[in-house]
Amino acid sequence: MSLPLRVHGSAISYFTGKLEGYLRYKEIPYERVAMTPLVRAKVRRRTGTAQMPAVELPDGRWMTDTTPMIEWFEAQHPEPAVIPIDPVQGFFSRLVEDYADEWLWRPALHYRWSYRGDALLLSRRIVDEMMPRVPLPGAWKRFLVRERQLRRYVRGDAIDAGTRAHVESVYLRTLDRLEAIFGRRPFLLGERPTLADFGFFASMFRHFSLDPTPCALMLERAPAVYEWTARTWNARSSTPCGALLEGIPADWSPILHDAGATYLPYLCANAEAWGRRERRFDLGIEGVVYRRLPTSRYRVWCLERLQRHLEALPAQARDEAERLLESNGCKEPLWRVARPESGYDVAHAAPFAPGLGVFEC
Ligand SMILES: N[C@@H](CCC(=O)N[C@@H](CS)C(=O)NCC(=O)O)C(=O)O
Repeated sequence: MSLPLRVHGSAISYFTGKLEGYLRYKEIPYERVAMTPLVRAKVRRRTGTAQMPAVELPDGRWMTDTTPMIEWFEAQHPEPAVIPIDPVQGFFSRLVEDYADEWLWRPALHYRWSYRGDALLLSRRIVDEMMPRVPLPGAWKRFLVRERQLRRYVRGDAIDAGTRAHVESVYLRTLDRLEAIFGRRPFLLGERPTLADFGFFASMFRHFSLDPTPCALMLERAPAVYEWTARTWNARSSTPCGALLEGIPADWSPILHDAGATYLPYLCANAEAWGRRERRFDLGIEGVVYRRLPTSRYRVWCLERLQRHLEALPAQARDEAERLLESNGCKEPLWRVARPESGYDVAHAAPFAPGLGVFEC
């Protein structure tokens, strides 16, 4: 029997949970290794960045970044495909995965670190899992964790009195969109999970269904979403399950409209700021001004990849995808900045490329 993969990460981490959900579904054995300071240093040496999850393969190679990792695993374990074979579904699954990965990050971090009860509980879990042997009193360690997360991911990501309600509305409306879908069928595209499910799973599983404040909201407002998080965690590709729907279901429209009104304009403004080599930029979204957003080179690459995937579609599928993008308010904001250049992974080596943390330049 081959050795299991080693997934370096944490039991409370957004992207570690996303990858674990995928590996469990594909029945790819793995063991999770807690990201203690020593492991973190090793991950940085091996992948070029200290982000989780970082995967060590039995042959000694290391991978980082869940999106290209899933693509790579799909090539090794093609059946059943989580990236739909239908090219239009494949493109929209990538778009929704990217939107869910990156745009739900801010509300997930906000709920965890802005609400005192959540922050006290989660800082304890982080310290117990990842810093048990750091020679400082526990209360200090927990305080330092809370301060770091607030500085980087709350205050540092433009969450303030002016944006807080909007940040929370991103979560609440996503619950409503997903509740409507999971009231009708078990997964986003039908009877089995696809890439889009694993995209939403990142935030919904390890943050929103686990942290007390967003979990209470989910239980009350979107019980079908709560049920879907457990269903996705428990899904196994060897268990017979049904087919995917055809095309892009109409109930994806509200999610696509959200992406077109918020995330895609953000990606373009971020790419413009990166082009001007500005480290921070201001942006109005749905009438709310986010001040001093950190420029993300990684997210310039996200935009680059979405455009590239669209351009690579066969002609007929591309026409269909463009038509759907247009009718869902995504076409113009996807192309507002045409062919941005992050300069990241020009050799197309990801997930084996040196990693790039979300706010690293
Ligand atoms: N694009 C990456 C993002 C990974 C990521 O940002 N992971 C977070 C934890 S969920 C992290 O390691 N952050 C670094 C830190 O806070 O120091 C992926 O998909 O794996």
